[in-house]
Amino acid sequence: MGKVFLNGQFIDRTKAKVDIEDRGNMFGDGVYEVIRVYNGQLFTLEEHLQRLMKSGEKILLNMPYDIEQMRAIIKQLIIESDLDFGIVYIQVTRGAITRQHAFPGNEVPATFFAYTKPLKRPLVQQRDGVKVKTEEDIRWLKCDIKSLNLLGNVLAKQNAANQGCFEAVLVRGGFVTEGSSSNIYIVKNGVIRTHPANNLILNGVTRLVVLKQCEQTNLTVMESPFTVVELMDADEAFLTSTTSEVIPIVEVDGQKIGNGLVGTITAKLQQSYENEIEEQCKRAKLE
Ligand code: DCS
Repeated sequence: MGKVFLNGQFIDRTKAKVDIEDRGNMFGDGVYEVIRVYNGQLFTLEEHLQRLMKSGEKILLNMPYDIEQMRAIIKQLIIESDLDFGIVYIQVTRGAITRQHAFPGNEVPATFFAYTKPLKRPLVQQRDGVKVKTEEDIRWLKCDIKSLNLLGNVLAKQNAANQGCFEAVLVRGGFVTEGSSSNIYIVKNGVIRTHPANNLILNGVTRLVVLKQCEQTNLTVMESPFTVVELMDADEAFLTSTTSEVIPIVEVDGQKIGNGLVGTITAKLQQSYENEIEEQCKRAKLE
């Protein structure tokens, strides 16, 4: 069993216990991050830690560690867990106290934990593409915060899974916002489109990597909302996330996208992403 870092200590996974009245349990009152580990090296660690700090700030949570301390904890955790390929999950909540909606006083410390999980890359889905299902986006209006409140995401994902789909594409007022746990893109006449990074989506770290690569390889990107009709009519579509990386979407609500095969621009972006993983891991190893 792997190791967990919980409230200041590295302990066995089986010994890691959180109070039943932890505000994470009671209210989903906390924030989290998921980071990929390739060959023992953390990918886009800084971006994830910065987003965690920002999510904490946005819900007025007193973070127990600064970025430097979290970096050290996570790196040590990888060593303690002897993790090769997988993810690190980090969660910070507003602590444990008798259930009450209002914030506890500053004397109640935040609960901070991180653990690792071995996880393979979804190579089959990346090669063949996936089917997705559209679902109404019933979530709140602060989707830019990576909060523990994921019911809207969970219900949508399950509806998609019930139809044999890999992901739910969330739709608000006719426009595609993002996936239940990913960002969504279309390609039309060589132009890539994705929802702008505002309060209606989580600005994915993978999204940032992919958009930067588009810029570097002179691919045109429009960060503007697109409709379900435009999605159906797209030449290509794909999704991105930490765990999925870049996965082609070949079918939406039972209808083929383009010719129903992995698109050429999508394939190019998959290759660039692969290169970025290799480069970052090489660099991290030298540090
Ligand atoms: N949108 C939502 C709602 C997400 O939950 C995620 C990631 C993304 C977009 C993509 O963000 P990253 O590119 O930074 O991963 N969801 C994480 C999760 O809950 N599991 O894996 C990734």
